[in-house]
Amino acid sequence: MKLIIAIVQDEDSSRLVSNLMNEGYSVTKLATTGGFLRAGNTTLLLGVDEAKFDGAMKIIEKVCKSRKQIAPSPSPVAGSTGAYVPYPIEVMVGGATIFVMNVEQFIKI
Ligand code: 2BA
Repeated sequence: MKLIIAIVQDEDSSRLVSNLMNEGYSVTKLATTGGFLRAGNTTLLLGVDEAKFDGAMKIIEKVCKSRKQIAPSPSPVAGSTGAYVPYPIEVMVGGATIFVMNVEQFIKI
């Protein structure tokens, strides 16, 4: 068994969970926050048998889109007044950031 930890954008999360559930995957959805943008994102936990791993990855790839987001720079620069002001930067976020781990044991009590 594998554990897929998928960090996705909130905009994709509802459709992704529906698609996964419709195909028989069990999913846990966590409300999370990205450290860089300090904005909400969604982390999904999926425990999947090896045989169903590729299917899950295909669904994530199909549903999750990359998007541009504008964010204040994490390192403010000095403006013309000499005051330190944040400036906006554009970052490309997602489709999905995925960690895959081998599951040693899967226990339900
Ligand atoms: P955030 O940390 O809010 O990052 C949002 C986007 O900002 C990132 O998109 C990336 O395009 C950009 N970014 C992040 N750190 C940066 C930096 N130090 N300098 C310049 N740009 C930076 P994604 O790479 O698609 O990541 C989306 C979200 O996935 C992240 O949200 C974070 O919550 C998670 N994530 C990404 N890589 C991770 C990792 N190695 N470990 C844990 N979580 C990760």
